[in-house]
This record gives sequence, C-alpha cells and structure tokens, in this order.
Amino acid sequence: MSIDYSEKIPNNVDLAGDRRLQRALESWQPNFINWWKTMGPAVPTEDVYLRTAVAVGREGWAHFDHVVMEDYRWGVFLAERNSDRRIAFGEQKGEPVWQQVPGEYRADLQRLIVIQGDTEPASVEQQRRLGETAPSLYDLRNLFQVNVEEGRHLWAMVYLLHAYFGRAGREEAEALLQRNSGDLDSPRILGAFNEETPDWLSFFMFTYFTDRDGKYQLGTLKESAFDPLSRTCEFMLKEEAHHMFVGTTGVDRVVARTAELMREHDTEDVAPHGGIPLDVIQKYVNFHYSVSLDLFGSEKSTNAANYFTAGLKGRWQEERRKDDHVLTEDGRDVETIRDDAITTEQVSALVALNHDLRTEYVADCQTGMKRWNRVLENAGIDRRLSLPHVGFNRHVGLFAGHHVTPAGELVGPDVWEANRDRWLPSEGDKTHVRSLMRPVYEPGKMAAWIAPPMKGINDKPVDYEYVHLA
Ligand code: BYC
Repeated sequence: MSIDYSEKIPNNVDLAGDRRLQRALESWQPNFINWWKTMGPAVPTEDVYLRTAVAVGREGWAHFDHVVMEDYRWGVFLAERNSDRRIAFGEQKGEPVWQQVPGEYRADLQRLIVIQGDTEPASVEQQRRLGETAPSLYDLRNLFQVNVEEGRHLWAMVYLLHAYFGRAGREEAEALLQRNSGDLDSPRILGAFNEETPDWLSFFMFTYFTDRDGKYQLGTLKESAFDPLSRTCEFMLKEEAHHMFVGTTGVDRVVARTAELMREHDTEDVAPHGGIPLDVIQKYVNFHYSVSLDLFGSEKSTNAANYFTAGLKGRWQEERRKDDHVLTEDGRDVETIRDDAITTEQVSALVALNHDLRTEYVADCQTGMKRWNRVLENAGIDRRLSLPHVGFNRHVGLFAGHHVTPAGELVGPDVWEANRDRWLPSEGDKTHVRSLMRPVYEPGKMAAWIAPPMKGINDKPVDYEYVHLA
C-alpha cells in the first residue's frame, strides 16, 4: 500500500477523492508549517539524513535520505484495512468495527484523540532547543527524526479530527497548534508535556520513559472499535519504536561513559572529570519515571471502564489476554492507602484498567534497568540503578497529596522536604548536567560525557555526516 507523494499532503487515504476534506487539511497545513517554523527545532540546518515513510507495508515504510527538514513530507498514513476486523472487547465484542463514529461515543472519542494529539507537538516544543547542545551529529539526527515523526503523529490525529468530527474537530485541530508546552495561559493538557527538556540526559530519559507511555497508550487505541483510529495508531507504533531506541541506547551510553570515568579515576564522583555521576542518573530516572506514571491517570477510573465497555480503548495486547474481554465479573488488586500505610484492595477489573496498563508499562521499564545495570556489571561496578516505588513523586491518582519515598515508605512533608534533593535532581545536579551540554558538530566526534553508539543509522558509519548545518 504505497503513499501518494505527488499530492500536496502525501497520503494513503485517497484524499483526492474527498475534496472537502482535502481543502480543510490544506488550509490547516500552512498553520502547521508556521508552528513548525516557530516552535520546531531551533538549530538551522541545510538537510538531515532522515527516514521517511513511503509505504505502510512491512517493507516500504523506511526510506532514508538527506532531506530539507521543512520539506519533510508529513502526511496521513493508515495501516492497511482488514475488512473482517471485529470488536475484540467490551459490550459490543464480536460485532464489526466502526468505519464512522457512533453518535453516542463522539465526545469520548474526540477527547481521546485530542489528548493523544496534544502530546505530539508538545514534545517537539519541549525539545526545540536541544539541537544547540547536541553531543554529536548522530544524536542531532536522531533528535530531528523524533521531531519530524512527532509532527507526523500530530497530522495523524488532525486527519481523524477533520475527517470524522466536523466543525468541532476542525476547531480542536486549530487548538492543537495554539496550546504550547509550559505556556502559563494555554498549556498542554497532560503534566509531563509541560515539563522542560533542558538537557540531553532529560531527552534520553523522556524518550525512554515518556515515549514508552506513548507506546502503551497507542497500543490500547490500536485496539479501538473505531477502525480509522486503530489503523492510525498501528502505523504510529512502528515509528514510535525508534524513539524508544533513542532513549534506551542514549542512557546506555551515558551509563557506559560514567562507568568508564569511575574506573579511570577510581571514584563515584565523576562530576569533576566531566561525567554524570550515577546518583544523578538515578535521580533523573526517579523524576522521569514518576512523571510518566502520572500519564496513566488514576488507578481507579470510571472513564477507563466506560471507554473499555464501549469499545473505544482496549487493553495492551487485548487479543492475547486469556479472559472473556468483557471483565464485568473480574476483580483486580490495586494499591490503596489505609491507616497511614500502603496496602491493596480489590476492585472491579473494569475500574482498574489504567492500573492494568500501568502494570504492563512498569514491567517494560524494568527491562531498561536490567540493561543499564548490565553495563555497570560488565564494567565491574557494584552500584545498581532501580525504579522507585510507583507512589514516589506522584501528582495524579491515589498517591497524589501523599509523600512516598523511592523505597515505598509513606512519610510526612518534613521528611520529604529534607530528602527531596537526594531523590530528585537538585538545582546543583541540573546545573552540572547543563554545564556539560556543549555542541559537538564534527562528524564522528562525541561529547566527553557520553560513549559513542555501537553503530550508525541504517548501516552508515558513526562518523557519517548525518546533518549538514546551515
Ligand atoms: N494530567 O479517570 P482518570 C505520547 C484527568 S504519550 C492531567 O484517571 P482517564 C507521546 C482526566 O483527564 C500518550 N490531567 O483519567 C509520548 C480526568 O479529567 P476529567 C498520550 C489528568 O481519563 C512522548 C481526571 O483527571 N496518549 O503519545 O482514565 C512524545 C480523572 O482521571 C491526567 C494518551 O494519554 C494527567 N496526567 O485517564 C510524544 C491517550 N490524568 O474527565 C507523544 C489518550 C488524568 O475528570 N488519553 N487526568 O475532566 C487517555 O487515554 C486518558 O485520557 C488518560 C487519563 C490515560 C490520559
């Protein structure tokens, strides 16, 4: 299923056959380009070695070439349609999936699509200035790849809003360009997307932890009975995998370099030697993990139950689950706070669906910890990194308003305040990390706080000229 690149808006949804929709999207396009110019990457480039999707099938979706970023062919690409697809869960399980939005679910579906859409441009805004301090051309290229794809994911959601939600959808599509990350008057919808991404360690942590929330949320929307949403998310997930690769290997390389400096200087305090100490890396893990856990909503959520029952949002790998996919009879244990202690209670499985998704996510996050700890082990270093307790530093759900230590102990505000800087990046930590952020733009050269990657992109060497700066 190839993508028509002769069109102003490349697509595989036959836009040319729907002139009204085509015109609506064409009138949104200049606003998008304007947003990209003002809120997109701040470092001027001539061209960048980027991957562009040319077809949505197994083979064709990754075409590599140097392209001028502003001319990147953002467009609308849906995975191929399976005409036999049936609803896999909820009260309409077994019925054919929907090609149009049922009136009764209009508001909820629009809300889910708007929340998803809002995160995409937000991350580009958060990462806008990172190019100015890229540790290498290889990393700079990866940053831009992530940015153009987030831009395309915005297109994916805007297409759905324009095609299926009429005037209200078009208004929401405009609003997606008007809210801005961190803006006091008109911020992005979800908390994590209003945080700063001021340095590359934050960027790697963000692409590891926050993009991974994206993977899980898109995975649940891919199960949706609203087939165009499902097909859109399926294709987005392919691109998303690279973003998490950037995070995983980025942190790998920081840990590897820190380990190297620890051995070389026989000290944990590698800061004076131009590295990032392990306890600072741990604090960045604590911060980005906890902020990303907030993106799963409350542990107990009637919204989540209603979305599932209606068929709007499924579970992670719904079809592989060995149960009735309706869940009205099932129970789940979720955390609760009783008598000043963290314990569990049993609730209806439907109400616990955000918790179910978060549990899948936590297990996935553990794989990164294992990987980074293996780097330490191989370097002969005893210290290990770990994920903090799910209640640590939370602002959404059960633990909001409580203070929980990384080890999972409930404490009062005084203990929290006294230890805050031991658990979360302190001003001193952030200042140190920022002080290391100096651009390295010479092909093949790396900043001294990070190890080089194992290999380059698309079989190109690490010292390939991935980016031509303007
Ligand atoms: N911040 O019933 P609850 C990505 C609100 S990342 C602020 O628990 P629900 C990406 C909630 O709206 C993936 N408010 O919530 C990554 C509700 O408000 P109302 C993004 C929050 O609905 C990196 C109230 O609290 N996609 O793609 O079950 C780079 C009660 O909450 C937050 C999605 O999230 C919060 N964190 O769950 C680029 C998927 N959490 O109704 C991209 C779409 C909750 O009382 N969204 N609230 O006014 C959803 O599925 C759900 O809306 C949520 C929340 C999981 C976010």
